[in-house]
Amino acid sequence: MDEMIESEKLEAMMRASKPQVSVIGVGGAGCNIVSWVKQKKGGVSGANLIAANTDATHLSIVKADRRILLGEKSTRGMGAGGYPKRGEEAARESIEQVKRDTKGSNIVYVATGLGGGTGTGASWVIANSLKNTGALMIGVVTLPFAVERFRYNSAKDGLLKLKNECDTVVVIDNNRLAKVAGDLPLKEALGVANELVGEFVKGITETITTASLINIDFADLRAIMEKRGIAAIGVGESSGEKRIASAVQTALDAQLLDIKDATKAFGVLIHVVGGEDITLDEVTQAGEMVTRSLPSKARVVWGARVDPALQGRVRVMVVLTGVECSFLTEKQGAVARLIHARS
Ligand SMILES: Nc1nc2c(ncn2[C@@H]2O[C@H](COP(=O)(O)OP(=O)(O)OP(=O)(O)O)[C@@H](O)[C@H]2O)c(=O)[nH]1
Ligand SMILES: [Mg+2]
Repeated sequence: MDEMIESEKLEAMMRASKPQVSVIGVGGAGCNIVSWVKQKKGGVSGANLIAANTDATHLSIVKADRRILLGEKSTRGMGAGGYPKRGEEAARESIEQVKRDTKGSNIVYVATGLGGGTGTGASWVIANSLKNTGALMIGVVTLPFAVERFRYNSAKDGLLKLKNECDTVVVIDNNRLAKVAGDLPLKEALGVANELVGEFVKGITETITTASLINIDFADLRAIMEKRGIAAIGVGESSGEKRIASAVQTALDAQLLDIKDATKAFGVLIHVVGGEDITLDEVTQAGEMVTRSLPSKARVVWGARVDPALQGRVRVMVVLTGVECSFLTEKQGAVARLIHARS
């Protein structure tokens, strides 16, 4: 009997000590990311998936745990038409619902594609209204494609504002992503972006909230993400004999954001996923490889999970926090030329 009560108590404590997580996708791209995770991956264990948009038609086809129509009065369900001011106003109008739906969260991810009206204007307003709740605020955003150069200025402005309101903003440059993915047509490249952001959020979250090969501790995540500004991410996947070394190398080499100096990163998060055949040795090797390539001061956090679907393969994700990116520091014309030259 006593034992029963003990184990019930233990379970209740475990539930209480697990962080509550909310993922809020803002605007068309943000909602597509949430929808991808919900539909293709069956959601995120321990997380509430929220889709928020000013566009009622788009919202009606999105899969999520909760959906929020932003700015019903101000935009009448018709989108923000590329104007961040409208997105901003819409978010202010609906902020109470956003607060209600994310209440009690310890980690909040705000996912968005920068460059349009809703995501660019609403995401920082949402982050601003939630940051005093004590939650760890993590923005996950994409930068516009080179063909969308006219959107750079609003994307830059939106990113600066979001950076002020979040602990960390993970930035993915769509142009780099498209290159890594092998120069796909736009629609498919967007799909790859959704998948990458989705995998990032799901992978990190579940390595905290569910029993994993090596769990990531919420406190450790906080230590490298809290008040850190910009983060870059790199991914690598491989199979065969030297799969870990090759996946780690790709993840380090192919950062999806143009950053100033990787060796100046404050923290690094290493996330390894493999099929049932992955060994602890391989995970340790990944950690050592990454640590060796960074200054000894960098704080390293790692976690590993098994995904039976990855039989024979390993996937490594390396997140560098506290970095500087040229998109924010260089003159826009220069960045446009830089990106254009690459694409
Ligand atoms: N990852 C991803 N990015 C997208 C997708 N669609 C568009 N984007 C990118 O996100 C940027 C913003 O586009 P949307 O999300 O459609 O814009 P919005 O926030 O809904 O803004 P409005 O439509 O003006 O209200 C675009 O410039 C693209 O770079 C998508 O499905 N997935
Ligand atoms: Mg839209």
